Amino acid sequence: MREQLQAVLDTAKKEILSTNEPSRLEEIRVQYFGKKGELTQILRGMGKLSAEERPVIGSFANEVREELEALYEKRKDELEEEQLQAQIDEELLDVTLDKRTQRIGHRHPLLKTKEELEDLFVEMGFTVVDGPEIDSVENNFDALNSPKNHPSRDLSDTFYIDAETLLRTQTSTMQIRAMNELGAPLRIVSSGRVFRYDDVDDTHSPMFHQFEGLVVDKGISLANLIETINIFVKELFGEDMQVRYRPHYFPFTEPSTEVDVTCLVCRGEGCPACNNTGWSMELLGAGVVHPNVLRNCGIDPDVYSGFAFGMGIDRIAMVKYGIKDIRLLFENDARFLGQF
Ligand code: 2NL
Repeated sequence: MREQLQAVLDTAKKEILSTNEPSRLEEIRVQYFGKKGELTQILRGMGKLSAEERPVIGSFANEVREELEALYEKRKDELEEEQLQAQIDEELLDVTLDKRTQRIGHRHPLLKTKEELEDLFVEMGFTVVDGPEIDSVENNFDALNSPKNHPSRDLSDTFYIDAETLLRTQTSTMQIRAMNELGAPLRIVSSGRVFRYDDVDDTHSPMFHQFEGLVVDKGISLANLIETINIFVKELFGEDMQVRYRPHYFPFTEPSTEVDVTCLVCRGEGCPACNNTGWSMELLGAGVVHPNVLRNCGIDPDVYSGFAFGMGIDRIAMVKYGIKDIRLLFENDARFLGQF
């Protein structure tokens, strides 16, 4: 029996030490220590030994069992440790590692809207012009027939750099420059940032974006304005759009009109967004260019006439994309911008 025990010790030892698989180690455990395991069988046979043999063989058997058990536990720990380490190595996330993935961004919803508007008017034969955000009081107010006492000229409404210079309050400054530099005939659009003293809320910001158009030629009338705007609104929002013209006042146009279009939320049915009117209000302002404005820019109003219009790009983008708060457009939160 002693030889038997020695043989079990030698083979089991070899097998335990040579296995690299936790599942194989478990098989070995069952093979030797299980209910029908080889070592268990031998220990059970101890009863048949004589009284002299039993303590000697018994203590050797215990040594064998203890040695094998210790070996088994040690190997088990080692294998678990190895497995854990392999898993850690595999799942390791090196945050300093530069994977050099190309993250392709996209244009801001305001820029997309601006470019879409530009494309529509370029198709209709307009030219895009650009100009400075800091401009003269002359280009921003005087040339546009704005009365000297007009409230929009107040320090409380306009950001002045000095008495003659300001942050433009409208993109019309660019139309004035274009008329002065290029003369008539003219078919242009211009857009960009404008600035007005305003408290911030969900629909107001001291900086917003305007898009303006101007046509000057012989025989231009309100009819040309209405047809151009009608085509533009249908191109932008869909053929089923209705357009409504309400009389209004601007110093730089006469007659002047505000333009409403079919509510985009309910498509004219009436809903909370349009106060049940079916109309989205004041999407555009427009009119026939005031003769004084043409004269101020060296264009003879007896020969030429024109129409002009202006709209807020921010407002259009908000209606188009269903954005409820103008501030979201300027906070540059990637979680918001990522949606467009
Ligand atoms: C609005 C209204 C408008 C114009 C802008 C214009 C420019 C020149 C001459 C005459 Cl150079 N008019 N621009 C005309 C009517 C309305 O804008 O609600 N903008 C957001």
